[in-house]
Amino acid sequence: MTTRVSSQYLFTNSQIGLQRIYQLLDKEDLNGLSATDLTNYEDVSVGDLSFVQLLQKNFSGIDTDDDGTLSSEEYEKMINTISEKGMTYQQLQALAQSGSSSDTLLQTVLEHFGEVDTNGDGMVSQTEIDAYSIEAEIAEKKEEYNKISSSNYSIMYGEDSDDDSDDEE
Ligand SMILES: [Ca+2]
Ligand SMILES: [Ca+2]
Repeated sequence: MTTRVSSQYLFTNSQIGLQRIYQLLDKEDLNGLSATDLTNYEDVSVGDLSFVQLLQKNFSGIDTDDDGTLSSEEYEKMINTISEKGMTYQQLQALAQSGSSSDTLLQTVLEHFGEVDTNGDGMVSQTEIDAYSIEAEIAEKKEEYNKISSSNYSIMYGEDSDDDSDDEE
């Protein structure tokens, strides 16, 4: 359940953070973000630096018309894609690398990216992460249950033999 909350946090936080970065850095010419704008991040708070890193590392992918600037349309499209389809391995990696805290959810998703991305479109969505963590939780519970039931069996067996020896004495 905690995973569901944090996956929602990851996506909502990323979308809001990216919007904040755009407003903050688009000041040179107000025509969109250039690669140079992305290096002037003195005003960006430490917690938001991971989003700058995401933009820097995925610049060419977001700049779909290849003019060296992320226009507001291109930017909006990226944010929509994140909410609809999710994030790529490279985007998540950028968030994880400069994240202020060691986010275990991010690490887990990166380690099992191929398994989490069940529709194989190269992006993991919030739904895919939640489905994956529910399955992992079920598998864990099953394993736990098997352990408990097998140890219960040996306890009962042990008690039985104790009772037998008590009777004999
Ligand atoms: Ca562009
Ligand atoms: Ca997917």
